[in-house]
Amino acid sequence: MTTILKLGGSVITEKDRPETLDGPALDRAADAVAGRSDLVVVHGGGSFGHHHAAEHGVSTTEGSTDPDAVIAIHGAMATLNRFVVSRLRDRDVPAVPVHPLSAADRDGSGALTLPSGAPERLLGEGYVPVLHGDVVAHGGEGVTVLSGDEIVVELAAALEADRVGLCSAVPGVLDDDGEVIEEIREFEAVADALGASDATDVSGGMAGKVQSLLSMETPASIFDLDGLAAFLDGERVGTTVHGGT
Ligand code: IP8
Repeated sequence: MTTILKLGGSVITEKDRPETLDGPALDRAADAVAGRSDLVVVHGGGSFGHHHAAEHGVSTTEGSTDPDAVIAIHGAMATLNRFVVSRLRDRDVPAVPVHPLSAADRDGSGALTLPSGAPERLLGEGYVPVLHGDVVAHGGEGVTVLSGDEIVVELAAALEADRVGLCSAVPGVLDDDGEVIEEIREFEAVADALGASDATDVSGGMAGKVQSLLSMETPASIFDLDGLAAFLDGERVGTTVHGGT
């Protein structure tokens, strides 16, 4: 029963202060993960990756050819990854780092290749691979950002994951009244609540997240730290996005 868990960067870092960990939040997440197996962890950038990416004008589509941009963005993400791995190791989780920059790439059209051999083999050997949003080589652009959400979508298919969970700063996708929407099966049904009138014209944020989750075969749950342990226990929490569309 393979589970892929994304820890949102806004959960485990203080988003408004450059390179600042939210230590208590990361501890809570690590406590919830302790004792689990058959798990892949992916974490986002928060105030580590996004701060440097903005400084260098790098996004998932806008690249940079400056080697110092690669070193700054990847370096900050590697630092955050060390924090995540070490808090998991403190709880005896067999966590090991996996860095996408060394393996993934986008071609000139932006199509992503993320080899899954290492995480899959590590998982099979009993480890908990911990991947992170990163920069990756991008044909004609230098490097661009690879988001943690993209990693989740790729790995869920490659590893035929049974469950996918996104631990975010909000308890789920919220409707106009601020209530958690329990299930999403099509984007149009929630486009208004997500503030996106045109399904083809959304990027990033919750709208982009929901759209990419709808492309997956594996159902995905969006919840906050309060729901993490229950999700890992197999319970239904937050919003479940049923993909396959
Ligand atoms: O927070 C982005 O990952 P995300 C990582 O999952 C970088 O979007 C390098 C900004």
